[in-house]
Amino acid sequence: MKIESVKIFVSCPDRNFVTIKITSDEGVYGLGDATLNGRELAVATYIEEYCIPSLIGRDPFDTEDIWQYFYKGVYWRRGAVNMAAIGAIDIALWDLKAKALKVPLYQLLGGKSRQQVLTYCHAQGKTLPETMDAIRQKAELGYQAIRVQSGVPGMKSIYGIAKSSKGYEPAIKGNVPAEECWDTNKYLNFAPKLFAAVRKDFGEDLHFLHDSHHRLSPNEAARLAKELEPFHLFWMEDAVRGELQEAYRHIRKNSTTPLAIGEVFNTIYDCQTFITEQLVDYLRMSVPHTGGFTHMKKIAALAETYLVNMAPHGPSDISPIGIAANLHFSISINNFGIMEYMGHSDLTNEVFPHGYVLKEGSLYLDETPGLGVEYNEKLAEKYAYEKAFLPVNRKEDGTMFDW
Ligand code: EZ4
Ligand code: CO
Repeated sequence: MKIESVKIFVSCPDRNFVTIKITSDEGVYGLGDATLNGRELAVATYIEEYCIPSLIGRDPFDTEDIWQYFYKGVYWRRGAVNMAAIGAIDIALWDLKAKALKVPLYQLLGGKSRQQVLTYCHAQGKTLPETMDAIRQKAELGYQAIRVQSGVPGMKSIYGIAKSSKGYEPAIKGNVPAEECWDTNKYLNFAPKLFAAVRKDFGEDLHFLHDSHHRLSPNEAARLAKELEPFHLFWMEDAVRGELQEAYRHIRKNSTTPLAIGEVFNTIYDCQTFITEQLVDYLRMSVPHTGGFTHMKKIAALAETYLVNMAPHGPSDISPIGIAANLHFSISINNFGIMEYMGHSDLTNEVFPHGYVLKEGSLYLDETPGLGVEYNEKLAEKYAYEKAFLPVNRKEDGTMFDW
């Protein structure tokens, strides 16, 4: 079999998505998710200009060699745009191979290690009572694990909280990024009160998670992790930005609150110290942003050796194709923890019809060969790309800060 054509689609069915379609000379095709929130056209152009010509004529089953070709062969390594491009190509090739062999994709990854994939959803509110209501609603839907983000008294806007009633969506349409304003002290004083209230109302049974979104110093993170200990979080996410992996030693030494990191990582070299020093409990890399199945399988194997679990990132800016990739990965590995699932709008789901279904907070795959997701090209054509960005963040005195 040979790769005959590769196409890139950029569309905006409520939010932007980049989709790759690789078709073989036998008419079998595979789909991949190349969406990188706020940098969509960079990945699309990278694939179009620099990858497609080298893919034409290749055997689509040679996933390992094609991965090495685009990683080692390119000289300029790592990086979000590069690895999202490689990830999309890799996912599409595995989808194609599984379809050609007429098996669900997870069968190529070792089969099923469990029957369903446990997910967590988001509950958020501008105030504490609104947040408590949101948690109640999610618990009633049967979710067993809920990420809790709340507005902080004295802060105008904050990561994770919807500005309108339409639900939280991190990307904001416009020509330049919106700006948010941050005060660490207000956040640190409020977060323990939030989780004290949550445990008091909801008891011990539900799993609660929280995302600090890369805004704390190692010592601030240690303080918060310690103060949250009595409330037994499932995890505290992205306490400190992850470029300096050694920074987590201090948090680890000072608290037993489980730690998670990795949604912005894209290679094994972003997490090898986290893994080998057991500095975190969960790695949040996603299949589409981390070079696809070929690379994620290797990361999961290293993490398994050091008793670290995988917990893929699953926000709305990963398309249903990327979500399905995360699901096939999660169901097949032994060291799976939990997967984030924000869900998608009805329109997005219509553009990407899929077989996975959510029941009582877990996602179930069907037996469709490949990933089990389609791309409705005709419908997608009606929704042209609209530039949108993640916000940037400044401290109250104007200093540029981490978002
Ligand atoms: O900020 O997906 O845990 N989930 C998150 C997400 C990310 C966005 C970035 O595109 O932190 O909301
Ligand atoms: Co996060």
